[in-house]
Amino acid sequence: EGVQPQEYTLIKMEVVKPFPLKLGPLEGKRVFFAAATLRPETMYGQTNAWVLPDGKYGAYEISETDVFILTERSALNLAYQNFSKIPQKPSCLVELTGYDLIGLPLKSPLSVKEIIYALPMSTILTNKGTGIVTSVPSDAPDDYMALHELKTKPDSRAKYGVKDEWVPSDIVPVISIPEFGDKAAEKVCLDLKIQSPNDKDKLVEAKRLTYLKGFTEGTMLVGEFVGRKVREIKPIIKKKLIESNEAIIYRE
Ligand code: A2H
Repeated sequence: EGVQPQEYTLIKMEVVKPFPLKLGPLEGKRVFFAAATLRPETMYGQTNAWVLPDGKYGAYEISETDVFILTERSALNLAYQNFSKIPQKPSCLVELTGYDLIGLPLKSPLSVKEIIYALPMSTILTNKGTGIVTSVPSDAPDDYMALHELKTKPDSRAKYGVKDEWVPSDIVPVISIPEFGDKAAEKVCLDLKIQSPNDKDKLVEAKRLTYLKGFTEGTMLVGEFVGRKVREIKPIIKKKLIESNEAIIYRE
């Protein structure tokens, strides 16, 4: 972990009812995947969520009504940031693994896609964020490569019982960047000849390029702020998501 605290936006991705047996104890609650992102302005382009198959997660009571699915580590941090039913004490209703979450249907704020699904990603870190990542393959190289792997390798789907209908067929463009077009992550991954989600060094470079150009030169292609500069509207979108209770701020 860095020396500087990192501030994330936690996007509340609501689990669509009816719940599977494993989530039975959560009946009557509003249940959300809490996904940590640095790019709230890209949320229009969400195509799925990512979970670590072998990762340990829990369903934690955040308030009287809301339950968040995330790692124990992030639940503890949240409990010290005033997000726990019992102050400073995480309250876990169900222990879960990533396997339990794969295939769950979700509704996520701003997403152009009405329903998106939880899919497996092997490169998720459990010591960062919440262990849940929302996937925006148009602008996130990690997301693009993980999706590319699932789409092109039937074995990678079979391994985790991923149904074809859970895998998004299209990428939703969100931001236009002069040098990279409207699917920056795809363009940069192709330019750098990135072969797999485990191509770590190249992915670091791809992320640096897209992040920098997206922020400084990007303009919005969808939503309320179409045509506006990313740099100008990023804080506005973040604020709106928080004011509408579709997201919260999380620091670690
Ligand atoms: B970002 P930083 Cl469009 N393990 O959100 C792996 N990756 C994680 C994670 C975890 N436990 N928790 C969060 N992340 C991802 C959007 C996005 C992101 C876009 C473009 C770039 C990008 C959609 N995915 O991140 O190490 C999340 O993906 C580029 C780094 O704290 C989060 O923001 O800098 C970002 O990594 C946080 O990474």
